[in-house]
Amino acid sequence: MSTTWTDTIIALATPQGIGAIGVIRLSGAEAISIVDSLFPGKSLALQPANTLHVGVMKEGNKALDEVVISIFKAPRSYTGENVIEISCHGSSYIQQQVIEACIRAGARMANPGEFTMRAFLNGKMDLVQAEAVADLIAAASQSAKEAALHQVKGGFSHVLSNMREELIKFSALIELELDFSQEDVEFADRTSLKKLLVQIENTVYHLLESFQLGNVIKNGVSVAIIGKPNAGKSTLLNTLLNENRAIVSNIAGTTRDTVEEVLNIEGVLFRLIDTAGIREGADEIEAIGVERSLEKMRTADLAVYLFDVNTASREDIHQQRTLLVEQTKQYLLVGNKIDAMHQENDMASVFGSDVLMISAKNNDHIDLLKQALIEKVVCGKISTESTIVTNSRHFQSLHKVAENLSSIRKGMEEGISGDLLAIDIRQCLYHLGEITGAISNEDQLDFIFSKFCIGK
Ligand SMILES: Nc1nc2c(ncn2[C@@H]2O[C@H](COP(=O)(O)OP(=O)(O)OP(=O)(O)O)[C@@H](O)[C@H]2O)c(=O)[nH]1
Ligand SMILES: [Mg+2]
Repeated sequence: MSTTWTDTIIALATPQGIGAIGVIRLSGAEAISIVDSLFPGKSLALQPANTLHVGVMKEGNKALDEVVISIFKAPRSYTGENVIEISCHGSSYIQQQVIEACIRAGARMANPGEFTMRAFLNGKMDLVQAEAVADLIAAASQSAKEAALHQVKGGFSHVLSNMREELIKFSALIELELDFSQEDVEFADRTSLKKLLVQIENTVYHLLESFQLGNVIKNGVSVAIIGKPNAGKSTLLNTLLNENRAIVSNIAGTTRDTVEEVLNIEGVLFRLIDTAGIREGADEIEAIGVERSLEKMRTADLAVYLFDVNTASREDIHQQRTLLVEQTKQYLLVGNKIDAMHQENDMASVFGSDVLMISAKNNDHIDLLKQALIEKVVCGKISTESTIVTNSRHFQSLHKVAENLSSIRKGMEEGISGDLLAIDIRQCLYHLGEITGAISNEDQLDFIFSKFCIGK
């Protein structure tokens, strides 16, 4: 990235637009002196760190605003540099005036993510933590916030650095063996080395496995509600959302196109998709809707197949189950309209014990359905303490780590020489280092931080 490291950057830290206050942030060696030159009330340079100062900012004789200034001094700040935060009144005009005055006094506009990039390059956080800052800003649900916060606080970094230490231990023993190779000694006790390796492989395996959940947490889960016309799909969507979002009628073929809405269940975002009822012999427009429904059924993370328990037969559902197994990533079979049942049949024995029975109209067992949705995707795996991989860059590097580990293990089983093992171990450490940023290049950093917002 094109920083010269002697310059001081500035950006608005709060959103563009009008608010009660706006916060403008500067970071760099000159941050304090630049603002000092616009703050005639007292000398900021003489003030201790972590203090607040109220006063009028002025450029020449022109008053800019009455502001509160916070002072943080290097290295004890977010970026590790001198940092000033100016809380001014939240008018876009005032914010712009203050920023422009600071630029004339020597600051320059920050690039996206440049504050956090400086924090990373100054060793205030590793790359995993820096990336989690962006996730935290974008978090739209409790689970996304928790996963990001765990990473910001260094939870994932800790797991990785432990792994790195173990591997270095491992590699040191192997390399020691190399130094004495003429004497044909094995310093490293190969059985305990293998044990160590299995342990590391296990950790990597669990991290890789957590990525599926990580995706769910970060991006939400798409749920297609599918079924025949009049099954009550739109009614179910409305009941789940607790609002009249989709049109409901007793005319088969009411829903023509897909309707999407977001629902938060226990901190996980679900993107519910109401679809057109699937039937043959539909007219031209309806047929397009049906094609779309089938597409959603195949691509959604989860398909909820809804049917009317009063009209469906055991055979229908049996057939449907086979189709769902083949064509969906995951599915739930849900029988609707239990309020209108004529006789007290044991529905489980008719349709199968995996079928959930509800009344969308009367809100019966909707809480059970919500529970089933969350169970399907999360399986009790969300906890604030566990590390969940949410970033595909991390996932890819971990994948390479796993490959290296398995070739180390194979190599040991085949009894290959220590110098060949050492190559694989170095590769493994390299890929681990890629995740935390211990090993990084400019292009990669540019790419990662360019996705941040300006001011972070
Ligand atoms: N008794 C009863 N009727 C229901 C229930 N759920 C839906 N209905 C009725 O079933 C009819 C069809 O409901 P919709 O929600 O429009 O059905 P849909 O599956 O979206 O139908 P299409 O959009 O045509 O595919 C309406 O008259 C609803 O009031 C239920 O739980 N019990
Ligand atoms: Mg409908």
